Amino acid sequence: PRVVVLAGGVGGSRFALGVREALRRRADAAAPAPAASFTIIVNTGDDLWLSGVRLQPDVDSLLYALAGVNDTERGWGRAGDTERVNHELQEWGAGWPWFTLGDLDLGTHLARTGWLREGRTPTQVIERMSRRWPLGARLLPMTDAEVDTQVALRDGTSMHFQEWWTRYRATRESIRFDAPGIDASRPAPGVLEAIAEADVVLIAPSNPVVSIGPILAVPGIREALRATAAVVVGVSPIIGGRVVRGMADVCLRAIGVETSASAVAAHYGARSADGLLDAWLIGEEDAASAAGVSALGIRTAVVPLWMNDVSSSAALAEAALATADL
Ligand code: GDP
Ligand code: FO1
Ligand code: CA
Repeated sequence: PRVVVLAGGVGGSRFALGVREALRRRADAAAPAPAASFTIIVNTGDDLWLSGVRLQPDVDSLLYALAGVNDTERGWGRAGDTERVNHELQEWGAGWPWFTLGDLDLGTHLARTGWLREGRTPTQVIERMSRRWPLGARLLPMTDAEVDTQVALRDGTSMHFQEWWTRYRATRESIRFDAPGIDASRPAPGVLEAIAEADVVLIAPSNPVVSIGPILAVPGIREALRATAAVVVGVSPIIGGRVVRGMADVCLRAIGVETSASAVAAHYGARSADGLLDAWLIGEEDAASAAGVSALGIRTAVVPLWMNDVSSSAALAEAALATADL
């Protein structure tokens, strides 16, 4: 099957590893599924410029995770990285003292920045970086435009999403997430085609506000999801009424959405009612909310939602594909 996944960083990459494993199990050993049949559309809303280099945190999370070189403890950066350059940057007072750039990770940012400055697009840079490892998937940025998320605070000031998230740990009261320039942006080349030609589109259990939200805000993507013949299946990032990792609850509260599997489903909406979802996977802990989601016109399946290793992620991906009759 042709599979498209919309993804953010940590939840997105755990889920992507599961989808890749589920597709491998289906494929004939003699004829492995081509990477082109599995496309991941990645959030670039938390990208930033820092110390002269361009960072794409969610892209890198997926790249490193699919390559098997990611730091699984922290959830970002390279496994076994060192911080010599970062230490020197701090001595210079350059960059952000609360934001660590690992040495190996900096190699990625330098390569990316060099290629961008030579005139390549982010899509082309990601394509080139993807050739280094057999990823088993095609990574596409949601857009080639720079649409870095800004967080508007209650006190009238605003700051880059990364400062709000990593420096203040989402404790500064936010009222709005803006992505300047996004209304004039276009989907990256290949994005609309992948959605149109897919058999299934899976919305990863990523942060609905600052990971999936920016992808859906790129003009044309929401329309493509509503128009595709593919089945659109979402996976709840909320388990037992809680965000299991990170601070997505703060983001949900800021946009007035309750931290529950059913409220996030209602936020995405039913395809039959101006929304996106044909089906929604909810955890066993949230089984009681299935009826309410069904009443919105969204099919539900109650499955284990925890992604603790590749096998549990693959089981979740299997359930998502099965929901689309694949
Ligand atoms: P980020 O870009 O690194 O913040 O990562 P994502 O946006 O891709 O995913 C973050 C979200 O993943 C969190 O808000 C959690 O709700 C969700 N998440 C993390 N681990 C799990 C898991 O094991 N199962 C499910 N269903 N969701 C998870
Ligand atoms: N997150 C942190 O909490 N602290 C860091 O110092 C940090 C550095 C960092 C460097 C490169 C990168 O790609 C990601 C990094 N992250 C760091 C994670 C990341 O900024 C956020 O968790 C995500 O962007 C939120 O989705
Ligand atoms: Ca992210």
